[in-house]
Amino acid sequence: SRAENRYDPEAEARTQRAALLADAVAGLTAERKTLPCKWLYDAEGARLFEDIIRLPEYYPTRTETAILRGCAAEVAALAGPGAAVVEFGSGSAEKVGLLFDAMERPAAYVPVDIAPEWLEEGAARVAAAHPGLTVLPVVADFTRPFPLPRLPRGTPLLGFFPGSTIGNFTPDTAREFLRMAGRILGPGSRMLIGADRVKDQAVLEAAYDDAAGVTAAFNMNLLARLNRELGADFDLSAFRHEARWNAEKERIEMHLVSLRPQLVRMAGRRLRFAGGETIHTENSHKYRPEGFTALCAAAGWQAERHWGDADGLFSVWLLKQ
Ligand code: AVJ
Repeated sequence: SRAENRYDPEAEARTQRAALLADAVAGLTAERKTLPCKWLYDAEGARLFEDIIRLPEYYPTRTETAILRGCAAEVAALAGPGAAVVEFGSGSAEKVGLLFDAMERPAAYVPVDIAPEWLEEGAARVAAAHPGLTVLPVVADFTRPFPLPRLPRGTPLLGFFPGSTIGNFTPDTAREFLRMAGRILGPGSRMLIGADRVKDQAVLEAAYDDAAGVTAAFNMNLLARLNRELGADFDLSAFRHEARWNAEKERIEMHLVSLRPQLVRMAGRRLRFAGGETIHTENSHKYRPEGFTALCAAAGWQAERHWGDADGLFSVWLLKQ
């Protein structure tokens, strides 16, 4: 019934807390301590991330936006008139408007996000900016298969996955995600993806450890969140943020470093930290064009076109299957 399908914020909060607890226990009792990066984005984390994208050192967002502005007309022409856009992890949907501004009679916008509040906000923003556009939001975890809403037969489909979010996957998981997206979108579809590039280590490390300390606060908020939501007793002054370039895996890693040996209580458990031991909180993989093309090919996608900036910082890829 309708009532059973209705979004219940309290039930959702309980489910989220249980999932956070399960991930925190598994991740913090492991040999190498980790926490999944998705937990960085509670209300406070989302607010800090909005500050990150405006930092002078954090080049990805402004670079990708400029590239999208420049390639939107070409993407729109290749996607064809009457195409629908499916955005994976749409969040606040800040960038997709650049595509709709350029597209001819788009059939629909299908934003997909696991967070219903963000999904509705983004859907409403796009609907308001593009009167007449059909907006069909889907609440789903975009890393797992989900059914697309009904669209007119023969509607060309364009997947959209900006922000270098693909960099948060390991290459193996990224390949699985691209395969799944290919199955959802179907034969003949296209996918537009933003991927950050390998570059000078100092530029990368500054982008993830800014002078104003916003990224440090974003990372440290994860410990504050465990205190708030799981009643843990992390002493925030006994940890520090670190952004490390892993040269072998060509990725930036965010860690929280324990400044001394310590014992932390969380959900009836005692977590032991050695001095210098870290919690690995995020991977942000950087791609060379040849590596990204190979990854896509292994997932059944051909790179049709790609666009970049003059400094070679970031790439936007149009894939076709
Ligand atoms: C937009 C989620 C891909 O990896 O660059 C920014 C997240 N982490 N600063 C990225 C992030 C630290 C960001 N993603």
